Amino acid sequence: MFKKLLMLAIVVLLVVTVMVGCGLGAMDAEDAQDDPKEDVADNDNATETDDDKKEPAEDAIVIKISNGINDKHPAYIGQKKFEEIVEEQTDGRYDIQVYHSAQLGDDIKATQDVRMGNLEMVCTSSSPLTGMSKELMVFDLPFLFASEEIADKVLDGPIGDKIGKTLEDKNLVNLAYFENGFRQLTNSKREVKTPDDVKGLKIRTMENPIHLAAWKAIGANPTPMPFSEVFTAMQQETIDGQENPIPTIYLQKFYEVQDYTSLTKHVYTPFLVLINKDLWESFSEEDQEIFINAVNEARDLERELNRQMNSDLVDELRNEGMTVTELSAEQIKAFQEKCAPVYDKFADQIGKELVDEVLEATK
Ligand code: TK8
Repeated sequence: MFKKLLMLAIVVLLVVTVMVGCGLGAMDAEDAQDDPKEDVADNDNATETDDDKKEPAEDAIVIKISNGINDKHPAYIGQKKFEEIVEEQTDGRYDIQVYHSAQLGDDIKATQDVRMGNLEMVCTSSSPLTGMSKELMVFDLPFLFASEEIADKVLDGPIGDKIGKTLEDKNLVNLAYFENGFRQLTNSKREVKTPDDVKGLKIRTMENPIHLAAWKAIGANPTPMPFSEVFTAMQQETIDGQENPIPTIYLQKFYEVQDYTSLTKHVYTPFLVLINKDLWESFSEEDQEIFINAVNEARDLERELNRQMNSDLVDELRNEGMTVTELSAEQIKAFQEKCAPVYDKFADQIGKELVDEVLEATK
């Protein structure tokens, strides 16, 4: 009996190994063929050669999407899903091209390009765009959302809609909210459990006034910086730490230059999926509907993958040698109390009514 079981276990193991091997191999091959860097070199002539994919027509409308994180991140995978659906459902009348790793610029630059019509779309964190819409700042209030489910409810409901629309007079239409997610603190100096431990640490923040104020209030020495510069700044030790969701910390290999992660969960950042408004309005209603359905399907996949990675990758960070510290509810509360004054400080700027409305919706 035991022998039989052992044999069965070995067979199952072999089959799984082969399946995983094939799967990864196929993915690598696809990545190599589809390397957006080559697209950049080729200029507008993307060389996509996947056989099973709908080929965009010669005269297809090219839609480039920029995002700042690498091609392992759920945001990129979600955008590739979007590409697949749109190209398939429009019979290749659109040629969607996804560019990762800030090849087309960091969030602010890429979004400015979309506004001006030099780029079609961007998937960007909301936080660096508060110069274009002060209402977006509401999402930067620390400890605003207690869970992903609450974030979904607010973002996908009338409030998220209303906030997205504030970008329309900047020539931008928000098609959906993807998830960047709950942010966690990393640094190279020491294990952080209390605001005291943060004292004097040079922490990179996004280019956002609330994040700056919150980290100052906690006791850090915050410095804003575009995302693509963060790894080098940590490597050269011009900063001690940064804060981002677990998938980013892992996929960007921040563990190579940071020793400590604290699960502070101090703020939730959404991604906006923005398209140039003039371009959007030039689409037929049918095409707009295809885009919206595609982006919603992509969003659901993106969030699902992101949440999976959020829980799976904590152990992977530990495997890479990082000390990952879970904070007790009380310890979290100490951080929350330190930065609570930013609510009052920024309420007028954001719009008091909106802040109250969002707070009400998070209950
Ligand atoms: C990537 C950024 C990133 C954000 C940051 O372009 O800047 O730290 O969390 O995801 O949007």
